[in-house]
Amino acid sequence: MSRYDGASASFHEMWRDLEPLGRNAGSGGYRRYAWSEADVECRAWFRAQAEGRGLAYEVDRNGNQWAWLGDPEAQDAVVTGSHLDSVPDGGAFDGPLGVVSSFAALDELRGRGVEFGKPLAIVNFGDEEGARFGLACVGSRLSAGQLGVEQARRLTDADGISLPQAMERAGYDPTAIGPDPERLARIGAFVELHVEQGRALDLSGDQVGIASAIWPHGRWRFDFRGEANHAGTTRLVDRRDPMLSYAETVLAARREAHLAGAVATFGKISVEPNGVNAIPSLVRGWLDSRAADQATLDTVVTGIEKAAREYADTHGVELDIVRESFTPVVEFEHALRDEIARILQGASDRLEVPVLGTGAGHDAGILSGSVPTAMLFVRNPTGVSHSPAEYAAEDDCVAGVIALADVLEGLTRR
Ligand code: HGY
Ligand code: MN
Ligand code: MN
Repeated sequence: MSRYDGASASFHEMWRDLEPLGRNAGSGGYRRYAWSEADVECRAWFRAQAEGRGLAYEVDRNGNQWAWLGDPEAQDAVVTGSHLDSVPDGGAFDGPLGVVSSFAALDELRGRGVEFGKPLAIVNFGDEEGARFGLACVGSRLSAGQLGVEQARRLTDADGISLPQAMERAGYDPTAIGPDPERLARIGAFVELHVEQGRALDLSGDQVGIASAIWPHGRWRFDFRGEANHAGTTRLVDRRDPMLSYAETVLAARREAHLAGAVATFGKISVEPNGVNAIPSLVRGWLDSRAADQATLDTVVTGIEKAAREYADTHGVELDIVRESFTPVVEFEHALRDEIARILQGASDRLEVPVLGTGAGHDAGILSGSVPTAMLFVRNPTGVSHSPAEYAAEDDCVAGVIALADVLEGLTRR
């Protein structure tokens, strides 16, 4: 019997039950959009895991789910967890690996007979990916007071359904959404385990790493408005074609990012009227851009905007640019980061547990302005994420559970 067998069994049992929920048979990817039926199924799974372990289950004012061991009113709680929602056709691990590993780590600690000196909680933060309403980390931003209530209530999806309406249809009460300082004040440390969205651990040969920082990143919507017309009878010189300006802007984004050592992606587009034989009236494109520091990100986005406006002018196209989501750089608290490194180094034969930055946003990044937060990464052999091909090997997932259990045990003892 290896020391990992308990954690492995617990992990696999949960993974087996969660994996089919919200998975698209055609693509093999997940479509667990906030407050959708698939999200509601995942939320029911979370509640069953909590109550099946005798944890006190609750939903906070923003729809985030909590499973408590010990008195939620006591201070200095150690909290772990992540999110269950996905990007369109996302992978199985981004989010769920952190939630499943949290429950499995608790099972491991109970198996060790650990006495918890502090309250422990597992959380599922709602709408981390922003796939439906366009804004990342809605659940944690609302709780941290980083998203205004009126702005949140105005969020709508592609069908015009508002966030409150979606919450109500999913059986959640949206009337009290907003900052939750009392709840966050009870948290002494939040630790999020997440699949690495890169290959640093694969290249270093480590199963688990610690996060140092999250790059600043944001989302901007570019609305190119031209003149609808017939694709077959309108001379080229007579066109005000927004698709041309959009296409040139996509290439400019790649050029600006390359020059600055940053990243920029136009991954989502909507076209009106979207007919094969019609010159569009409107092309709406969403830019996601990220860089290691704010100055670089500003340079890249400013360069893209400048190019886009020049292209729009050239084609007689109007352009509006709206920043829809933004997260400043996050430096995880050094004291907590270093304490976790000590715990992991003490528990493993590795001389040094790798500490790595990431360009991916997380609820832990949002919460870092309110409570001491840290992240653990689990090796992703291909680095691929936000894709059905996202993967983490079985023994790496279990190593992540053991590492999280070691960290939680250490933090609840201090
Ligand atoms: O977009 C991100 O970085 C995260 O996956 N929400
Ligand atoms: Mn993601
Ligand atoms: Mn994630």
